[in-house]
Amino acid sequence: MAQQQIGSLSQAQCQSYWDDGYLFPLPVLSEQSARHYRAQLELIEATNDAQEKPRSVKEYLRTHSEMVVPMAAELATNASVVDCVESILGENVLVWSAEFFIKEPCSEQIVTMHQDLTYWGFGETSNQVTAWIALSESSIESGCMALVKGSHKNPILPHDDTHATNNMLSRGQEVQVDVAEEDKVHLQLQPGEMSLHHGLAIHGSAANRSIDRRIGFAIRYVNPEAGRHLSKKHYAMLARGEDSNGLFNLYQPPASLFDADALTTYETVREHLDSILSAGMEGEKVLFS
Ligand SMILES: O=C(O)CCC(=O)C(=O)O
Repeated sequence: MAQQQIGSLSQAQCQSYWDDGYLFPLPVLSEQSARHYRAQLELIEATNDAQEKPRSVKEYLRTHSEMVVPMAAELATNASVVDCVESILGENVLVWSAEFFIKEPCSEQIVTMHQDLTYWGFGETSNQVTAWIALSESSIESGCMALVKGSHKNPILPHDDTHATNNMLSRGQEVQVDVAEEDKVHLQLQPGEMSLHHGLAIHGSAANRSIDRRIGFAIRYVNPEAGRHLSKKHYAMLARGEDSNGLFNLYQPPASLFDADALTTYETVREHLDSILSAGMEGEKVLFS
């Protein structure tokens, strides 16, 4: 029987995702729209630290931005993006977190090679996918993501926590595998293009050697089945369909930028997330150092 096609990806594209552990480039925003989102983001960065808030704008943007920044929630629920994700996850789609990965021009910030699912608490499930949208050019020069084709077929591999200050990951984690340069596929993207990657795929990114900022928006999507792997209920925002198993605590997108209710909910969700991300960590539990 022919497989039923849902979402906007062709069967060949879906097959490619399941074979390789990634898919790119997917044009989801016009160049103009990508410019518009970048301008909104940079206005928030430039003006909002003056307002009294429990955390810095940088921290809100790096983790669960969709909870407090309306344009992040809008982008995470963008129909063209979710149409692609639906082809991978099915008709019920939840946002588990949405994060900006911003590398300043000519900076040393890197992402060591890792598997996303290592510390997320979901185990080795395929009921998740990350959509990474470029809001500026993501090239080899600017430090685009690089991924090992087919590596999503591995289990979760041992990682070292480096906590290096130029490492953008929560624990500075690095997979204990030597990845040869020739085994890396560079996911180069133009503004408005998107890649998808599986949470077991080994990936990372090098420093930005370009004169522009490298701005990526990574949205972690899960489907209701992912909830079955959890030892405790996680938080999520509905992007499409329903939380059919009732296994997530659902939150709403923010009513306005950094509104008071959203900031309160943010603290509850961050406490929960930080406890998941720091599980098994030795010593003082400092994340995103
Ligand atoms: O933005 C980057 O360079 C890396 C992002 C990443 O590791 C991810 O989205 O899982």
